[in-house]
Amino acid sequence: LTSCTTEKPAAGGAHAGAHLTAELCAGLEARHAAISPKFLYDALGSKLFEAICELPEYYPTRTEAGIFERHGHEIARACGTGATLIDLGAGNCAKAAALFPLLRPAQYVAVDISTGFVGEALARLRLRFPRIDMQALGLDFSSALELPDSVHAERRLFFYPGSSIGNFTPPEARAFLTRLRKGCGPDGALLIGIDLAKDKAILDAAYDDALGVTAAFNLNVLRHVNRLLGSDFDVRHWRHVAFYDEAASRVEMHLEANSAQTVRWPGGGRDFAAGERIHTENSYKYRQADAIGLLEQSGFEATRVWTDPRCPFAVIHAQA
Ligand code: AVI
Repeated sequence: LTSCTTEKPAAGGAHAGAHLTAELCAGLEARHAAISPKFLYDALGSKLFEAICELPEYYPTRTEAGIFERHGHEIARACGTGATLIDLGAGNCAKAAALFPLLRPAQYVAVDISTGFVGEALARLRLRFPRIDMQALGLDFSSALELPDSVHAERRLFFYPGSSIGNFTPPEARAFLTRLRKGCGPDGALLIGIDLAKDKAILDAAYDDALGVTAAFNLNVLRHVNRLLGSDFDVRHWRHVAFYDEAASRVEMHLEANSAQTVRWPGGGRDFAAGERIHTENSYKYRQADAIGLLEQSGFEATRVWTDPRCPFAVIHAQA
């Protein structure tokens, strides 16, 4: 039960592109099974992530928002007004929208893999800010960044908050940031939020909250995979596992099989032993100097850094 074709799921299943199907199969068939974290964000996954951001244990959203609140004017001075604001992984667009009054962008481009979710958010935002030219782009920008001609080429300000950069390995992050820097053009910049290393107890709780919202977010990936691949994962047979690995400086998220089971999909399948895991996410935590180093190695000049002394997190404005 290991071979895999790019055959479409049987009638009734949603249809993933052949490359996504192939990527999912390759991950599920690998010796250490893995599902890319980008598959966490179907419509329900995006809503569950919104709920995570409200949890008392999940500090990054609150901490970053606090930095924007306390240093907003300085951040806006560094960024300048009238930019083409390109929001990567925009989700509900709330973080960028909170900055509109300060940044006053000429154009706002909300990019997200979850097309429907970002489209709805933008429709609401257009009513609040009718003078800003806005567009939503449904794009998996993790592998390539091809923006249409409708996105202004001048004064591009990429906005990548929430420490989503942490979901790449450091070499992937460097490759991604290098693509971004090239996409900036000569007068562009990046405004990025990066979570910094901190106490293991804080990190363990942030990724395994008492209400089980993060567990639901993680488990939901199996339902999304079932729709994309036509597989028959039974969510009830899996459990959420998350922990901070201090040596690797990353939180790891996994799904662990509660019992031995076989999972099938068109053209393939796999036997899982009890206790076997599927790796679903890494969330790297950087030291501040390493975060700046990462940007510099990608060709950016890290011009300004704002932090929160109570909870290590950095907002960085980097010039292309
Ligand atoms: C989107 N990303 C930055 C989140 C993180 O913290 O790595 C995703 C997440 N996973 C579990 N909780 C939140």
